[in-house]
Amino acid sequence: MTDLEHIRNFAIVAHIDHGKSTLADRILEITGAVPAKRMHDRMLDTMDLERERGITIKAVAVRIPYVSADGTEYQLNLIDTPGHVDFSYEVSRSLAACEGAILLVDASQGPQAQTIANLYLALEQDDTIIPVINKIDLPQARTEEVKQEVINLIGGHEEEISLVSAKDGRGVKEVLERIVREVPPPQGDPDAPFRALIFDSHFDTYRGVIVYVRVIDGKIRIGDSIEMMATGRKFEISEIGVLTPWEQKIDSLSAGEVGFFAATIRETSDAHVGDTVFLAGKHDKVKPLPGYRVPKQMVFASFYPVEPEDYQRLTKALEKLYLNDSSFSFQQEMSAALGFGYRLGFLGVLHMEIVQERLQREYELELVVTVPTVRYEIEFTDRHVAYIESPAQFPDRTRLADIREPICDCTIVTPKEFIGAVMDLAHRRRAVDQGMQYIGADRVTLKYRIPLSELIIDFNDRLKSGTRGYGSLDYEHSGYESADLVKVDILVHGEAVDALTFLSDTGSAQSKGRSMVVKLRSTIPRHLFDIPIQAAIGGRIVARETIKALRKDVTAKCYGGDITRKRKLLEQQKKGKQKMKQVGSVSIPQDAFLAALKIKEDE
Ligand SMILES: Nc1nc2c(ncn2[C@@H]2O[C@H](COP(=O)(O)OP(=O)(O)OP(=O)(O)O)[C@@H](O)[C@H]2O)c(=O)[nH]1
Ligand SMILES: [Mg+2]
Repeated sequence: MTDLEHIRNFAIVAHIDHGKSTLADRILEITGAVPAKRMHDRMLDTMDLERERGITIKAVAVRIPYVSADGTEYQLNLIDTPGHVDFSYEVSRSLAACEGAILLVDASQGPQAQTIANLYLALEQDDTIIPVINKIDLPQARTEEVKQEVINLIGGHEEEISLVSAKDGRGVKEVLERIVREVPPPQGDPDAPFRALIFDSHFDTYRGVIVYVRVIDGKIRIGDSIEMMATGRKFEISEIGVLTPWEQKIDSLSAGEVGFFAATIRETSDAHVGDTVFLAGKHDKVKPLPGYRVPKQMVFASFYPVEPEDYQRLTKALEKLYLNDSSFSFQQEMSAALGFGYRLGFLGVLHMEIVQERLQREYELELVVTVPTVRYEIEFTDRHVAYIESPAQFPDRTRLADIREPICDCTIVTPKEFIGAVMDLAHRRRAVDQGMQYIGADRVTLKYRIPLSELIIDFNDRLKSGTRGYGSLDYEHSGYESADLVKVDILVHGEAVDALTFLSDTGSAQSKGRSMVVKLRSTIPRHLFDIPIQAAIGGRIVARETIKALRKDVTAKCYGGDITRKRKLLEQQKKGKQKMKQVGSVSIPQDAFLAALKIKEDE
């Protein structure tokens, strides 16, 4: 046990890719926590997807022993956090488990949208903020300007900003010294009854739920009985440990410390992230800790197996995946066109992509995924209110009193030469201006209120291409507002395909229907008959394209008797077919259902 005075808990927060995980590497290296021969890039990004995509998805807490310049021994608990906006709830709960935060800023990019968002999250938690500029080794580093931008953002003086290169290690030692000097030690009572905050959990097939806690008061040992505040359920501690970054078993966890325990907990719902855990039976002696906002699903899409017989496998896969990521939701759904499937809810579009990729990769499922939508609030003429998460549930207009859609407060940071491009994009997406502010000589923050449905389709890509990669975006859900929406049906070969139905604001419904039809014409292959593709609003056809019948024999071009070539071609065709979904008499490729994501705007 380390006394509170010698513990420092801090998180590294930043915009995506500003170098948090790399800085964590250098800290692990400099402190000797990881021996040189075991060191590799981004040690704390251990998931396959994290390594492949080069981004952090899950926050990780590691314990690091550190001897400061004056010879004092400290226990540092470092939490590396994700930078992507979909996972900002990971950042906020990490910050709640800490007393300090390193706010890292890329020297070539300066403060970006998530820099600002994360700064506010840290301030909300009253954490001590240590501003650090990273990547000063880069030839394109604008260190001096970025310093000014950081000061404009958080106040203070130049000397209070540390300069580091997480790549070559310059300045990192000084940052560690600042942490032990400036971040206050945790407060808590080591002699009070045990009380801890659950900030993360994951499921292990053998050990059950592994619960990550920040201990506030007291101590737990193996064999102790604990109780969960939210459910009142009791468990016996079977294992206690810390990540160093490898799992290391220890006997106890005390006030101020961060670590994990296992207690043969079989249901993830028994270890609520944000809940207070305490020594069983001491209910009257402990107060619940302030929890977290529960992450809300904002984006919804349907997942159908390409092969109907894979439905059971999809069910099993979702149940298993949910044990490790309870931030998505799933509910059985039946589509007239696609059969049985699930409607899933996600924190954002990247989260959706990740779940989709995991299902396809880890569970080898071939899936049809529909265009993501948001959750609408519907008020009926009899005044009752319901939420719908799928365009197919959209009720008949005659019963509608009001439709409300989710709105976001959105912050965009961009160099000033792209202000025009950003405003243009924002206005095309029904955004309402909320002001502009300079954070440096030539960087601005633009604020908007914008419907979430406009943000989730392609907005970030367009922002990036309009600002040559320099613009960045952060958003936060903030209520519902009335919207003028219609349902656009898509008919393939005369049949409405429910999985292609979408909702649109009335103003652009017709042009979106038209683009969708055009897009489908180029994604659905030719058949032996003509296939009309139509868009309809309230039963009225607003756009039509026809896929002409296929006349030529595909193997005709393999003139003569080269049978192997012919066979190869047929093989290829068969393979192509495997990714098709049969809807009526038409085979629609998997990708076609996401066609609306790729609709080109009239720009
Ligand atoms: N030149 C240079 N490159 C750096 C430095 N620090 C990080 N990088 C590079 O920047 C990229 C992003 O680094 P990461 O450490 O993954 O960034 P991150 O902030 O953890 O990213 P997310 O977790 O996805 O938000 C990687 O290619 C790193 O090699 C630095 O000091 N100098
Ligand atoms: Mg990272």
